[in-house]
Amino acid sequence: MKKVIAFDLGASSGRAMVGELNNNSISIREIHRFLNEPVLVSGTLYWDVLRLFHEMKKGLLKAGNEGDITSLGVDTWGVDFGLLNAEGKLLENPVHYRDTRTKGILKAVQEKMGLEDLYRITGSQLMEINTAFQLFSLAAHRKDFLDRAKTLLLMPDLFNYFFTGKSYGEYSIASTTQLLEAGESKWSGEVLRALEIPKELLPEIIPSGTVLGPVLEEIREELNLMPINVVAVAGHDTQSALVAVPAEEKDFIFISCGTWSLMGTELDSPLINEKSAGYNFTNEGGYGGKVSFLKNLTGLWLIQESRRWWEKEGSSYSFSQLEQMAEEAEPFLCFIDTDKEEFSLPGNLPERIRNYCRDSGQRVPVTPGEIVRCIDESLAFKYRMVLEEIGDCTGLSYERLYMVGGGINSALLCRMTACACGKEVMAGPVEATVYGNVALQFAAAGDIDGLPALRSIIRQSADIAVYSPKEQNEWQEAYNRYKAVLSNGTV
Ligand code: LRH
Repeated sequence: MKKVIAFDLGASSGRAMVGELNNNSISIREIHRFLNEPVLVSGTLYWDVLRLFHEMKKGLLKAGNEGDITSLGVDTWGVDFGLLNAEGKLLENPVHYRDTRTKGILKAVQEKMGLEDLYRITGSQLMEINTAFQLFSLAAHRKDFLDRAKTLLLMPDLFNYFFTGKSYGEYSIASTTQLLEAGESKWSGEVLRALEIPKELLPEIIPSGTVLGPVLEEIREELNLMPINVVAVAGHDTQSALVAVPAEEKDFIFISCGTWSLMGTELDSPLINEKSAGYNFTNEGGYGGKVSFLKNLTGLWLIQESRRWWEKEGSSYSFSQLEQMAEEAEPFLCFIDTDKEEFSLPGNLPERIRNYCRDSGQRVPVTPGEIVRCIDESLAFKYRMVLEEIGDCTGLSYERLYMVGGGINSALLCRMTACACGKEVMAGPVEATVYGNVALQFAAAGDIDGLPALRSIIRQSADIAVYSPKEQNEWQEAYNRYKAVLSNGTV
């Protein structure tokens, strides 16, 4: 039996997971879990990167004690990066994308390059958090600092570098930067010039699934490890998750449900036109050169952050308690536009949701159950809206939706999605990102060949639940009300 280790760094925790391949089936289990909390210092929100690397080493130590681990792979969320100096030392702690340095930045960007041109070249959804704009902010406000930087490494690449000493840009994570030519493994000279970002900063791009080489001798000695390779898996968590979508059909809709909801379809080449620009779809690069035509939607962040707020107020609820309360709350009380900017920053989200409902002339949710139900229904309707937008862009209709990721632990959300979209929902695996990360390591070792084979192994390995649409008249009527709220801001 072959064993690998996947490091998956998510919004509040990081995990070391051991993956095993046995008779064409993959099993995964957690061996180490640690916090991944950003740290606010002197007004800047940082990654606690050295602590994380230390925890990853602890995970390796535990895995190493079991023996027979052949490789490791790291995935994180997109867009964030660290900068190395000429000696290969990390210059500063990487900054978290929820830092305020890019708030409102697109106005200034527009003076350097038209946003339409930026979209046409990169095919990336315009989001303030993108690497391009984080760098633009540095070039504008901290030029001296940027001048000292020699190499930029996106977060999974940075950890790979810490492990191996090799600095490369893995393709999937590179494509979250808004600096790549759409569908190409090539940095865009035009965008870099316009935003005054030095081209030399950017590393050579390598395909997802490349074997980078062995873990450094010094780390092996420190941890008393056998030789182990580092694989540059799809470092972008979303793209590792997409490898694990259990679809058999070529054209399918996926929703990767976590802090964000990434909803889209898989294509062979980028789709960039007026419609896709109008809807602000991104063309993200994935394993095997596939393109994910998707939208970043706010996801469970709304519930996570509300829960944090209630905790601060002295009431702590588990996610399953909140789901139970939402289940019992009145249906279709009120709706919000889950992607409104006011919901993206940390703070008193329940109050912001109440204000939104009041301002739009709706009934105001009071209890946590009502708030969570309002969030879940609004998310499900957002999925319906984006499903229609995808169909409008591709000209295709889709039979079912595939939902993966931690968000599908909420059976309520899966059920609501099936009802709101009027489609069957296949939900699973919950641990899609880890399955993808692990599977890509086995593929890199030559044990699995190609995306269809990877997905067939996932189908055999993971639990998949099916939800069917119900009560279509009620859901259709409520969807019309939801759309009215979003288009007028009032009902
Ligand atoms: C999801 C995700 C998403 C990115 C965002 C920053 O974890 O990687 O795909 O756009 O985080």
